[in-house]
Amino acid sequence: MRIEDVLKDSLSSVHESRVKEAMLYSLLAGGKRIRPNLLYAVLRGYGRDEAEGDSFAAAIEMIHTYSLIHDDLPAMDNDDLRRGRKTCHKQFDEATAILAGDGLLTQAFASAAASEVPSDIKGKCIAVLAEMAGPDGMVLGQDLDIREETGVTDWESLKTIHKYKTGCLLSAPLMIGALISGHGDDTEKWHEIGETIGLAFQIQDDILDVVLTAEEFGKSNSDDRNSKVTSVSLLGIEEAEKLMIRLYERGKELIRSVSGFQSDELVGMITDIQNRRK
Ligand code: GRG
Repeated sequence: MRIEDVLKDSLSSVHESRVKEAMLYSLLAGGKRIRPNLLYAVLRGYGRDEAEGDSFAAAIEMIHTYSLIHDDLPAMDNDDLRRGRKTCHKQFDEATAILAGDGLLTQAFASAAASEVPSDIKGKCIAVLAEMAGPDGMVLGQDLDIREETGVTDWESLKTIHKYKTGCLLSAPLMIGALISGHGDDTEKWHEIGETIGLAFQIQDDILDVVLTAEEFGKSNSDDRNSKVTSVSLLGIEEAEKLMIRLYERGKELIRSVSGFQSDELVGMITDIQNRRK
């Protein structure tokens, strides 16, 4: 997979250290690479060369990996297993895991800054990345989640959490792909597509958390242990499943409606995500 080589290279200029070891431990642990592959698929759908997206693809996967490392910490979900191996703080220690997350977040913006796309477009892409990942995006979602995890009792509030926590980092590669392709006018539409797919993806994650063992899932199923209100606990598994399917179909319909975009590959990728078992 192209992104694996890009990620292996992405920290080559960073000095050897324990924190670099921990960053690589989590980054190269073999996640599904959904977000960078969404970026590549948008570029190809607009008829562009996927190599144009390498720096941002790496940046987004680094931000995603940092969020997983921090989410697994004792102060948050306190999980032992991630991507089929020990979580970063279990393999190293808590302080090193915090620094590994900090290092990945910072290095993500170094990677984005090194992109060779024209500088006006690069600036817009970096702004999208910061907004989607930061305190108006994923970080806000996590804040709402940890503060309200025992208090949320209705589906509308939970949807808001998922919109930020999961949707924003799925919207980012779609929006950045459109910007790099010279289709900046489409970014709002891609934002909505990311939110729709993100909600479907999160509901699916809640379902898999219930039906798979931690070993099959490759990560701890901690929702129950942490008494988390989820789409499954609020809607029941059958309704959750129906809603998930409706949202994935809506996402695909929106993708097909983007003008000047060859949608087959991306729609196929969404179907593969829909069929995932981990
Ligand atoms: C700590 C700021 C901060 C944010 C954490 C990522 C996250 C936000 C929380 C993790 C828990 C969770 C259920 C998040 C929703 C998004 C999600 C399902 C992430 C897992 O993404 P995958 O399945 O993971 O793409 P891999 O390992 O395959 O990359």
